[in-house]
Amino acid sequence: MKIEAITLRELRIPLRHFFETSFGRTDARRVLLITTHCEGIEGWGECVASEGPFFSPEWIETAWAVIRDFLAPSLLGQRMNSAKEAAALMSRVRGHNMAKAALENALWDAEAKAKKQPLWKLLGGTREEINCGVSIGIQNSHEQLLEKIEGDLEAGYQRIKLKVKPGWDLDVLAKVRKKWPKVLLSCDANSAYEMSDLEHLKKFDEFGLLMIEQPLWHDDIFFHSKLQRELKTSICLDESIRHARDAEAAIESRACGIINIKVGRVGGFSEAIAVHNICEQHRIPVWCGGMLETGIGRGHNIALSTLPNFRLPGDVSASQRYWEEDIVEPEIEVTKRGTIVVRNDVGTGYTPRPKLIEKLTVRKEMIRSSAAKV
Ligand code: OSB
Ligand code: MG
Repeated sequence: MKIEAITLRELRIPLRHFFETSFGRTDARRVLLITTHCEGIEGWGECVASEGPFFSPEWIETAWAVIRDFLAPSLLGQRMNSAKEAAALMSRVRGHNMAKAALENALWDAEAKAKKQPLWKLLGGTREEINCGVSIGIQNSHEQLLEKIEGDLEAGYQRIKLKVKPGWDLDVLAKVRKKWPKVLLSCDANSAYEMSDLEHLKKFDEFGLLMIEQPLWHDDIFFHSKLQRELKTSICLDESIRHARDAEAAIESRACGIINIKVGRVGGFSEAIAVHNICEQHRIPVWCGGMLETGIGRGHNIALSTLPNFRLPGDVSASQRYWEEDIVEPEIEVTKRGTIVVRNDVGTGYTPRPKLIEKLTVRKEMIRSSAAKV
């Protein structure tokens, strides 16, 4: 596989309903898509960096710049047998995991197409159907939240995750638990609390939660391990786990009982598989997180979720929960059992819709390998 050119594009797509976390509200996405052009085969990747540096230090502008100026030049003109080789070629750049992942994952997509295989099989997946949950943002009122939960449970979703922050936590969880005593329920604080909130955080134990996701600082492991000793509820780490070494440190220091794997956050499929394997060795269950992806990133999340240690329902849900119209065909659909049946077509099985993508594109740049590098 020779990498001849790389296209970056930015799409602007309104969300059907705003998505609010402890760090802010999103009404419309700025989506960065990558296409790798390798000897007549196009690979597609989605960069999950957000509209601002609030989930992590990366955002769409840093991702665009680092891909254009450093990462794409390190790949262009290279020949590789497998997309696994991409991470080493980009390793001189520190951090910028979401930018790296978009490129590496596009190359995995291309490799699957070149080998005429489904991507999930190339990744080593074993599941033919994946279990789905939903992540429900902070709403304008409790009533609005209860309505959303009702709709998602009716649709069949197996687990409800609520975004929480100080002022939108204990009351909300109490109401939801009262109405649905048995539903698999968890919450995600996106780093909204500190160790001084210990007594408050202990009260979360009353609600029989499957987990509390990322209660403390985005870059912390040590204090999560202190907190975990004080809580009955399992901590799940999201933001803090940037690579397999972080997962090892978190497991060894007992900072969490569960890990959320986001392929963008850890820098691509190779590292995501490494995190998965370390967790599996230590019997720590994992699940696949989401970053409000279009069908391109969603297709990659589905493929990753077929690995055996993805034992808990993930945040991989139907296209229709976020988009009026997704940019892939078919759209991602969820069964009444709250599952996604994995497609056996070549690649992800979800094909980009070129006309719609073109219509939504607000910026585009193609970088070719220079003659000198070839
Ligand atoms: O922490 O999991 C998170 C969305 C944006 C940023 C951070 C997170 C989320 C979600 C969305 O929870 C999950 C989804 O894509 O459905
Ligand atoms: Mg999270």
